[in-house]
Amino acid sequence: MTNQELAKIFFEMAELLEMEEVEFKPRAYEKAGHSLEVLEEDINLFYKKGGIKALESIPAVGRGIAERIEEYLKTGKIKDYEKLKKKTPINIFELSAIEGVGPKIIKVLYKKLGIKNIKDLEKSAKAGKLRNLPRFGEKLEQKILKSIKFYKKSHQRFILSDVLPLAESIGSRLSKIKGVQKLEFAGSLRRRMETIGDIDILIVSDNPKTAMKIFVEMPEVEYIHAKGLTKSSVRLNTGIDADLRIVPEQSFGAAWQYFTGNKDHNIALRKIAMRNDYKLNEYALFKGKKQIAGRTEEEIYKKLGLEWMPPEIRENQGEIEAGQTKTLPNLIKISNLKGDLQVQTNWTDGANSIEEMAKEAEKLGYEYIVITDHTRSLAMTGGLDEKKLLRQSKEIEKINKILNVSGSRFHVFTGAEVNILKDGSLDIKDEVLGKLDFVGAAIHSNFHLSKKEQTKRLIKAIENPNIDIIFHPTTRVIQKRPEIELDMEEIFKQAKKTGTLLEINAYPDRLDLKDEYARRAKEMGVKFAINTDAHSISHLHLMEHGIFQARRGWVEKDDVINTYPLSKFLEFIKKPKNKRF
Ligand code: DGT
Ligand code: CA
Ligand code: CA
Ligand code: ZN
Repeated sequence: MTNQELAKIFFEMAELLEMEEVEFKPRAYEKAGHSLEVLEEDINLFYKKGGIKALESIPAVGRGIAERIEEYLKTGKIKDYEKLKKKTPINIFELSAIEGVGPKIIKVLYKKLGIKNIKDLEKSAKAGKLRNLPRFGEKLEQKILKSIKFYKKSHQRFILSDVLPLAESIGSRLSKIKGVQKLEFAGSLRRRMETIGDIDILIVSDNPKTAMKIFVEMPEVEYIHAKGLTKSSVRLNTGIDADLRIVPEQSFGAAWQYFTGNKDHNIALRKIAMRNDYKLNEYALFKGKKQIAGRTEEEIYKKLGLEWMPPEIRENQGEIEAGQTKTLPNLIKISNLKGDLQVQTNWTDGANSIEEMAKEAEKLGYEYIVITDHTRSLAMTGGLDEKKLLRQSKEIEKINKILNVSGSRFHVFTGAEVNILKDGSLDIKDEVLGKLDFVGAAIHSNFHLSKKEQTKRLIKAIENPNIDIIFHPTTRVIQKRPEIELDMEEIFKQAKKTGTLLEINAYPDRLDLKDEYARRAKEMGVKFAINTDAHSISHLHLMEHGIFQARRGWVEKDDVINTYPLSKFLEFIKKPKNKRF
């Protein structure tokens, strides 16, 4: 947990320093934060084993940051951080979660109006106090109010990737309690929804008292809503609630099915049961008073005339019918993936080199990656221009040669994440794009165009024969930025017509295309790639979140071209776009 604490401090320092308009340092702290966030080993052990030298071996951790980590491990504090906090005692994470509010604005808000958090901000905005601030105006004030509304509406839920590790840590502790025979998650967590309302845990235990006691006394528990022998409910210190239910062994399947949901899926199943003269509830499937199924989910589905189905698609969106007719999709699995087609490096805003990204990808079992650094009009990332892109291609060629000589069959492809300008044109000349192996285009600005303009803009990029894929097509950031307005049917139609892939971006707060769009696009014959959008080696590990979302969208292995082995992927990109699918 120290890793996460430190990461959070570094992110906060980055934001605070950014406010002070300090150069370079914010990025350094941010990169170190990202790196710590996903470090597998406990930083305490790291330090114990190798001291400050070992700390410096962590990606993006240099001497200065290593010393601060050491200070924290020894004293529990970082003096520089305390100083920064004292100077600006604001809730910077909360404020910067509001779209349109960045470090510079936060600084003005605090200095001029003493605004420390969203509550303060909302009060001042409603009172019309923001419009008179330098460079603000009524329009920005309205925009901020709108963003606050959006933030509030979406913030009673928690992003899956924040919940999953916490839940798994709690789960693994609880399953070690004496008497606990079985432990599983249910609810939205098991269905791998992108956001989670609360954590639902089911256990079978012959010592319920002890299990409940330990559950409500966990160090993460901030408040106990209820404590009983079969159900307890607590609030954890991250703000999320967790429910623990203890169920009898012979009811486990029924309970797991019921509490996995979703509600509409359950209701549909219950109707089928009734039509067959059965009764279905969280205890079992009954014929009269007799339990005829309930120990496992499989036997319940089977008795109702359905195939068992993966939790990700249990939304009453056609899966019940598919289960009855044995036409359920064979959902994609993470082990199907052979490559990652969106990877940034330290040529732009990534933390690691091309070689480091390649090595990590190879370790993950991939056969190839595409290097897709940002392009020049995305200035804040240090985006590449034509000349640098060609230089990078040369470098990649060298890396491939070295890999080849060393006996590796891993391949690094050249590419880019080309920025789509307001009118749909690209910021890199076609002549250069044509020389790259695999090119993605993406929107990173002008989010507020009309649906008509925005659709036209994206289609223009889709029609470019050099654009192989559209990255994060709707540009949404979960709980932060709504998707841009697009005529999705038209986008899918054009993607299919031109042979342009659409991305399912695996980065946990993007997941773009989202489930329902992926499903519709698939129906319309579009193919996908699932990519991490990695900006550091650790991000390469986030792929499972893209897989979850794809599975929720009924996506199968053959719909996703980075399931292709290297040779088949090569064949694919060699074909002219409109002959690909
Ligand atoms: P969440 O927590 O908002 O992210 O979503 P869930 O799906 O985890 O919902 P939750 O925690 O309220 O309940 C867990 C499951 O229990 C839910 O997916 C289905 C089942 N369930 C809850 N309430 C009802 C209900 O009134 N009727 C039926 N049939 N099932 C229910
Ligand atoms: Ca839940
Ligand atoms: Ca619940
Ligand atoms: Zn991007």
